[in-house]
Parts: sequence; structure tokens; C-alpha cells
Amino acid sequence: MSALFVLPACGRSDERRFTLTGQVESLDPPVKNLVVKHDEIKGFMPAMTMPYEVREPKALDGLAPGDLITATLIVETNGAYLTDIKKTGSAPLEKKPAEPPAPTASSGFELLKPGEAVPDNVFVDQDGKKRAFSSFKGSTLVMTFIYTKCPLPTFCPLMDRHFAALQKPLKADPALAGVRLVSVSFDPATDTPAVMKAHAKKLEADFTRWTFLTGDRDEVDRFAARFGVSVGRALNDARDITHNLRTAIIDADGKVVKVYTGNEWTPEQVLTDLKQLRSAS
Ligand SMILES: [Cu+2]
Repeated sequence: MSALFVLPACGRSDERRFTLTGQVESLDPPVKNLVVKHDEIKGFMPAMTMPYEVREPKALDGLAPGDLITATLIVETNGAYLTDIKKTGSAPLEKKPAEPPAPTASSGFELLKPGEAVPDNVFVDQDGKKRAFSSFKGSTLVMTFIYTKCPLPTFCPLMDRHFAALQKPLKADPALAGVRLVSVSFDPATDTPAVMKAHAKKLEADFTRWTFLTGDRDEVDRFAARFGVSVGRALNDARDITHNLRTAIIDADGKVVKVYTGNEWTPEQVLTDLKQLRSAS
């Protein structure tokens, strides 16, 4: 059974420690991430498959996909990583969750490529108002996909922090003043307009610049899939969401300019790309 350990005296004050048990899905020693399909971490997060940072590359020595492990998950304010990784056995890997549908012509599911128009999905915003994607036409957008209950500081909360950090420089630069931020929640069951609004206020979101959207779950999933977002939900627990991250720059005509994969983009990079787009147009 998972247990919450009391913080040791030598730990950092903002650090929390959890025991994680799970199975290695994949690892790549030069890369510092270990993808683990893990059990529920009581009091912290439901069972899911997630990439976790490993800070000592040696900790990956001797590990292989399929290995069963226990480890300590250290959660800091702005990060999380695995340590004390111990192999306890091994088991055949289950089939991977489906990636977004394979690109086929005219299915309407293809990954959007730069220059292609974003579908005009209809959403609901943090005020409960219907909001068609096309209503943003005329503004350059930076759009990402999140859910407010995401427990890992390096995933959705990082996207939130990056967007919050973008607000000021966007406001300060007259050339970028028209850029808008859009966070789309793929968890409409939890992320009602009221929940999104409260979440946004915590982030000190300026609603003239930053909009939170959600909508019909399947429609949001299909919309998000066009950007390469895949969302998996457990049948028995709606909070059990496994997802990846995509953040897109969309031009004022509603066409994709660029899609960032994962959590490694920085606000500085986005600002540079936005300025480049600005000078190219
Ligand atoms: Cu998340």
C-alpha cells in the first residue's frame, strides 16, 4: 500500500515525498525521464502512466521496460522527480494506450500542420458563455491544454505558470499586446466554468488576455487530438487522466504556426517566436 511519509528534517521545506509503485513503460538512459505506469499514490494522485524525471542517470542502470519498481516521488513546488528506485520484479507490458488516431486523409483527425486552419469548435468559457474558436480571429493565440486537478507540478501546473508569466511581457510589448492566451481543459466534468474561473483567479489571470475554455468532452478530445494531445481516462475513475502536453501558436487568421511538444518550452521561447511571427507578417 502507498503511504505518505513525513518530511525528514533534512528535506527542503516545500518538498513532499510519496512512495510510488509501478511498472517501467519505457526509459532511455541519455534522457532523464522514466515513463512509469503506476498505482494510485494515496492522498496525491490516481493511478496513471506518466514520465518522471530521474536526476541521477545511474539510477536507471539495470532497469528495462516491464520492470516492476518502487521509488520515492519527491514533489517540490516547481518540480518532481523519482529517487530510491528499486526493482521488485518484472511483468509483461500491457499494450500502450492509443496514441491519437493515425493520420488518414479526410478523416478530420489528422494532426494539424503549420499553415492549416484550426477547426471551429464551440467551447464554453470561464463565464459560462458559448465561445466559438473563430471568435478569436484577429488575435494571435498561444493555446495549451490542461486540467485544473493535475497533480504534477511539471505538467499542467507548469503550463499555468508559463502562461501566467507570459501575461506581463505580452502586455508590456506594444507589438505583442494583441496576443491572447487560451487554456483548454479536457476535464469538463470537474472543470466547470466556476471551477475554471476560481483556478484562473488563483493564477491572477487577466481575462482581457487569458481565456479558459472547456466544452463537450468528446469534442474537446477531438479538437485537442488535432494538436497531438492524447487524453486517456480510466473507466472506473474519471479523475484518472493520463495525458501529454501540446502548446500551439495560432495566427490571427486561425491557422497553426507552431506546436510545442511536452513541457520543455519556455515563455522566453514563445515570446521570441511571437516576435518573429510579428516581423514576418
Ligand atoms: Cu496534467
